[in-house]
Parts: sequence; structure tokens; C-alpha cells
Amino acid sequence: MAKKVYTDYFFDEPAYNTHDGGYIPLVTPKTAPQPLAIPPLLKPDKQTATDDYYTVKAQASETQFLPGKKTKTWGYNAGFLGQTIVFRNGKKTHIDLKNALPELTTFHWHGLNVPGPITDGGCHAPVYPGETNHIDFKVHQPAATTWLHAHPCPSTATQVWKGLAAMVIIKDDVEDQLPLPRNYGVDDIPMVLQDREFHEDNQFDYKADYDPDGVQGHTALVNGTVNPYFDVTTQRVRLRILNGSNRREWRLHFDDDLAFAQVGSDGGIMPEPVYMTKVMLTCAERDELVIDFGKYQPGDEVTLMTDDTPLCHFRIKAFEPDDTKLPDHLVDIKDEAPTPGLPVRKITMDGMDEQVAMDGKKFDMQRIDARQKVGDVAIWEIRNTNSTKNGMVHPFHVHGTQFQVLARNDGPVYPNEHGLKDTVGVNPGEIVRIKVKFELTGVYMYHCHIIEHEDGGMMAQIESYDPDHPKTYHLMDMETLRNAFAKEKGVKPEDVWMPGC
Ligand SMILES: [Cu+2]
Repeated sequence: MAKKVYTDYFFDEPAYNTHDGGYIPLVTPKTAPQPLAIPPLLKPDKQTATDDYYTVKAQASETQFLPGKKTKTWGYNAGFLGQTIVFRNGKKTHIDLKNALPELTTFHWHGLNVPGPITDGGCHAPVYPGETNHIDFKVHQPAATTWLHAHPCPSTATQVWKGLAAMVIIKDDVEDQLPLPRNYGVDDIPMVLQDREFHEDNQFDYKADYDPDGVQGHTALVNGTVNPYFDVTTQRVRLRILNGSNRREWRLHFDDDLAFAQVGSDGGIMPEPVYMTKVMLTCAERDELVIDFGKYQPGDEVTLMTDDTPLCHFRIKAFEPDDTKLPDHLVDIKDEAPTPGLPVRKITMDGMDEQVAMDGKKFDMQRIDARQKVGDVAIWEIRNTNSTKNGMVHPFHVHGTQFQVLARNDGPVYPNEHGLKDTVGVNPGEIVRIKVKFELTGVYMYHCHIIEHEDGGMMAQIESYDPDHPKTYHLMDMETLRNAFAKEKGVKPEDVWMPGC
């Protein structure tokens, strides 16, 4: 039977960011195509059969994006973005988190089921300049494409803009057995999608570009490369796509409408491949796509587009024929019944601009907004209270867990939402129902992943608790962070620019 091929972006068209008054369109680059940068794999300091040891260093550097002056950037073991980190399910992982930046930062493991709030690396876990913190955790989740980014509220957006984001790939025995490309850099390709504005002397100027609904730029970057091309040397290529933008949605398609298969979402491989010609990623979402270039000849070029802007040119080289077909079924996802007797947790994402809020309140890092017993399976109903006429899609993200999307407005979820997710785009006026279980105790943030919205307060936190082993947490406070930033910048605390605060 012919497979169904979806040809739309699923989300509500009137809510696309292109309809915002403040939308900044991407511009087709005028510079010559350059090879797509493939971040190197971060080498472990030490590796045994059971344990991996890494050092992740946040550092300042300069990066050549455009002809002329280099751009001042930040990165993880790299000038901009980071080296790709690979974890393996079941292994004990030990990481030194080194801060070589002139200001405090945090190391947030987006999509990893690790204890909150310190190992998780949100606002409660600052690493001060010149200092090194150490974390240990056991990886216990399926193979997935996750990521690391800075999360020092309310300066997450500006630090990510400078470059503090890196891809984190989890591997496991199940994914190892699937007929998927996995030769990193050859047919298994990370693609971090971002946009940036270049000012005088090719520099970033976050403050000049500031928009409380999310900062954007005219230039698309893929792994930090402007106008990239990729040489296709195998018939099938797997793209691990991360929306690493502060605000931009990516609506991907090939210029000739080539169909492809989505095989993975945020939390790992999906139960079944979904065939499509178009896919949209809201902020922080990841999609793993398998592209079959079998119909092309050496010398052909097919271009990955976002809306009407070219994003990456795939240049077809000679390759061996590969008739591997994806199975109709990829992995089993445990479908646990909700814990009986639990009320549905209702959450609202409210407002736009400076008015953004979660459940009508601004984020307070000292306030725990909700509690859920560790191991309980709870239904959460997330409502975007924006108007359907001029509201935005808010990507809802929960730390420390992978959830299942159950329903959109009581109707079916999108065809590519049957896998595990940690971020789900909620349309204006819509209610999205998800099923959430925390396997570890901790305090975890949940928020909109338009990063300026989270910095602006569309964020709250939940404690996953064990009634038999109650814990108290030392939670960070704004004054400590503000004073630290003031000292680092050599200004008075009241003069620290903290957008959204
Ligand atoms: Cu938002």
C-alpha cells in the first residue's frame, strides 16, 4: 500500500511568526556557499565500560561567519555553539562544567531526565566565572537528539544568542539495531538552525535587536554556517534538526518538494516513520529526518528551504545504491495509564510582549508553583490564552522528563507527535493535553521556549517529590544573580540590563 505523505505544516497558519508585526524575514545570503560546519564530537576525558567522563567548557572566542571582521562569540569547547556530546543509555556520566566566560552561566541539559534543579542546570545552578562545577548522573532514557544550552534566568536569551548551545546525542542498543544512517558527519548530520543579525564589523548586538516577543535576525545559520552546502555521498542521509533559535519557527521543505521520513522527535525514535514534504519546528524542538536522495544524479543539487529562503544546498555526489527501506514500525513506546484519582493539571500560557505569564503569574525562582509525586503519571492541559486572531504559537517545554502528547483540543495530535516530546507548540486558543511522569525527584522548570518569553516570566516550576524522602532545596534568588552580574560587569546592581525583568 502506498504510504500517506503529508503535505502541510500542521500548525495554525494565521499564527505563523511571519504574521507578526515585528517579524524579521530571512534574507537570501549574498556570500558564496560554504561547506556546512560539522561540529566535532567531544572527546571524553576518560571512558570505561560503565562510566564516561567529560569536561564541558563555556568559553569566549571569535568566529568567522562573514567576510571581513570575525564576530565575538561564545561556545562550549568551541568558538560558537559547541562540540557535539554523545551519551550512552545506562552509562554513569561525570561532567566538569567549566566557566571560562567573564560572567556566570548555567549548563542546562534540555531533554535529559536528570535530577533537578542543580544537575538539570537551570537558573538554580550558576557556575561563576573561573569556577568549575561537577555533576554526575546516570543516563536512563532512549536514544535521542537532545541539547545543552545556557539557562541563567533572565539572561538565557542573550547567552544563547552569543552561542551557548550544543547538540547532545544519546545512543542505545535499540536504535543501534534500526536501519538508520549513523555515521556521524557523513550520513548522520547535526543541523542547529538559528538566525542572527550582524551589526557593524559583523558583531552581534543583542540589546539593539531586543524584542520581548523574541529576538530575530535576517541571516540564517546552520551549525553557524552562512549559506551552507553539504556533499551527499550516501543515498540516505539522516538530519538531526534542532531549532536552536530564540524565537524563529522553521518551516522546512525541499525546493522540489522531495518527500522525506521523520523518524525521531525530541525524546527519541518515533513508533513509526511519518512521510512528509513539509515540517515545522517551533523553538527547541528536534526532528530526525531520513532523506533518500536515490532519484538524483551526481551533479544535481536539491535545496532545503525554510518558507521561501534557501537554508542548505545538498550537492549530489556519486554514491552506492542503498535500497534499505524503513520498517513500518520503529520502536515501542510504553503507554502507561494515568495514575487513578489525580486531578488534571491545568496550565495557561498567557500574553505577549512584556505581559507574558504562566498561569497569570510571572516566574519567581523562589516559588514552587506545583508538586507531583515522583512516578505518578499525570495529565496536564496546557492552554494558550492568546487570541486566535493575532496570537503566537508558544512552545511549551518541561525540564527533566519526556512526555506524550495526547490531544489537541480533544482531537488527534499531529501525525509526527506520537513519539516522546519535551517541547510542544501550542496554537493560540488551543488546549494541548499531555501525559507527564517524573522518574526522578527535583525542582523542574516548565516554560515557553521562545527564550525571551521565558526570560520575561512565562515560566513556572514544579517539584517532583517522594513523600517518603522529603527534600528541601536551596533555590536561587534574583538579588544574588543580579549582584553577581553587577560585580562581573563592574556596574551597580540597579544598572544591570536584564531584559524581561
Ligand atoms: Cu511564548
